[in-house]
Amino acid sequence: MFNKKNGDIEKLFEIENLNTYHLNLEKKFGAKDYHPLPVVLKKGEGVFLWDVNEKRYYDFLSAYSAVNQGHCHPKLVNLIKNQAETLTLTSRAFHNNKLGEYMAYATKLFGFDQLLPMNTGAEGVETSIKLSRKWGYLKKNVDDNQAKIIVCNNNFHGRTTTLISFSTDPGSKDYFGPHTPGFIHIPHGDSIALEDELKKDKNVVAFLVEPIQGEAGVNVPDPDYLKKVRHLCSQYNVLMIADEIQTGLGRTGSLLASCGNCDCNSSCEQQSSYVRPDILILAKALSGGTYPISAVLCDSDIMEVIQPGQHGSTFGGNPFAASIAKKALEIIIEENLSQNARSLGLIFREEMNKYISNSKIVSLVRGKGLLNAIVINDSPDSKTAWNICLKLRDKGLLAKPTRGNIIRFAPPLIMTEDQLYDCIGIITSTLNEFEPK
Ligand code: IF1
Repeated sequence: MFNKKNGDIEKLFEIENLNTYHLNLEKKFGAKDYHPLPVVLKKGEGVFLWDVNEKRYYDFLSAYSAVNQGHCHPKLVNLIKNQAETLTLTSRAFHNNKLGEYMAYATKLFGFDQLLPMNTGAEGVETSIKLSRKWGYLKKNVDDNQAKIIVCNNNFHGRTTTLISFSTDPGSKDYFGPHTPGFIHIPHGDSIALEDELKKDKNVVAFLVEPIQGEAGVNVPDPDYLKKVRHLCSQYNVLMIADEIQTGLGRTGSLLASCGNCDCNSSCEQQSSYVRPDILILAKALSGGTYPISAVLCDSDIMEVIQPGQHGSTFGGNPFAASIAKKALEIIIEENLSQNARSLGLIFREEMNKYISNSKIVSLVRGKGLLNAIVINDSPDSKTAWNICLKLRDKGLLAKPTRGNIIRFAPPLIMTEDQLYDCIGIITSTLNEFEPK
């Protein structure tokens, strides 16, 4: 419709600067499914992003924890260049020479027998639902078409029709019905409520849980919560499904959040904090933010319920994705990103707590590793958190509010201590401008 060469678009929007040019294009031609912070990015390197006017920012969102390894990690970029020139997609109609090695590496690292490759996080969660329902019918003898899955209030597992069916957020679910049945809700962090539901219904096949709820505002449960969950799931013969799409891969200071404080692997069962889910879902940082890659891991007694023709995806497990995922995992291990997230997280919360002790505008900081949030002392429908994020942007740091008055802080895990202190300076000086005089 518009010919850029003739200057039509430029005329249409009377560009003041490049930023407004791109903002206006999206506004006119894009669905209104998002409300982004007004900044237009064109380049990333490590912990930094640059906008179209060459202004540099610290990234404090990491694309919702997908860029744990930092933007455009050179090892990933090199591999992608090579693999793009060699082979990208075969479909699963044929084998490829990258998938098996990735599966072997990932299953050993996380201590499961087998891996099923998908693309988005939501597809990973969908896969875990299909696996556990079918496991219930074939192995637990639940009544025909009566399988139930217990989920938590305020969950976020993705945006497909089934996943929003058990969302408790009206915006995510209303008017998208009819909703998929078969889900039971309990509060997150409440193992007594879990046991009550397990006692009531013999058709429960699984409990699906985020070790720390991300979208709900970084809700960290009691340290022994997952242990109790594990115990109850075993006792009632129900599969424990851990959605570690956001919390996994170093983000919370360990390779998996459900594994407590160690960089767990199959040999880690000795560790007192180790909680091993029956089904583990990974995505986001599984590609270091370069490509949509998800994976579902479990042991063969569960995985075997899916046979050829019963599940899959055109792109899942392609050689491009498989080689990227293996490298993305290797980077997390080689560069000790879990340990770095753990120690920087302690500094971040300690410094924020110092600030909060004299603050009226921030009521608390919470989180684990480098998945943190501050709660702004204002109503959820106020503009304060949004305005703070705009000011942070002006000062060169990008973060985004969630649930109105909560700001999530989740930088790439490759950040250095000096950079973190620099960022804490930006954050506290910005907050200071919002303190009541
Ligand atoms: C959006 C939040 C983060 C997830 C967990 C599954 C998925 C996600 C625990 C689905 C995705 C995203 C998607 C993004 C916003 C975002 C988010 F604010 F909604 F909660 F990260 F904090 N399980 N989370 O966090 O993965 O299909 O997107 O690959 O939808 O706007 P996906």
